[in-house]
Amino acid sequence: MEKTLCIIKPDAVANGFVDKINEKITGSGLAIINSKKILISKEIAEKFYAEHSERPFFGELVDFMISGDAVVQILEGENAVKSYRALMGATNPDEADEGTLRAEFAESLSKNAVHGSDSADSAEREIEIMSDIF
Ligand code: 3AN
Repeated sequence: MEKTLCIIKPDAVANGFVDKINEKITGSGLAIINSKKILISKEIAEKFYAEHSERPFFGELVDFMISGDAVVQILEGENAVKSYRALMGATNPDEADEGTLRAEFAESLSKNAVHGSDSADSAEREIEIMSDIF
């Protein structure tokens, strides 16, 4: 079974959407095998988003991810990476299909409710970065 890393971001945690998001995740057939609410450190956030370090929104992205509690989770299931990406919807909630997590729960492009690994390699790397917290 494939694994993927999910983060319910600080906007969705602050807005009280954790249970609703997790109902949709389990309803889609994915199992939540680890889940922890934490305040992510700056060091971990910068390492996690290293691929975006040259992008103009990097500072804003890191500051947002450490601005409040997030819920870090490992999901498992058939084609977990792809199926969870489909459930999340497009990065920009204005472009996310109806019924997706971002269409329903995201506030904006930067406060977009959820993160999900974009490939099996990213999933492995991201789960490794977060492995100490569980
Ligand atoms: P995704 O999360 O859909 O894989 P990425 O990897 O392109 O999207 O971007 C990572 C995160 O960076 C997004 N979830 C979003 O929070 C933020 N982000 C992406 N593009 C922008 C942008 N143009 N302005 C502000 N934040 C952005």
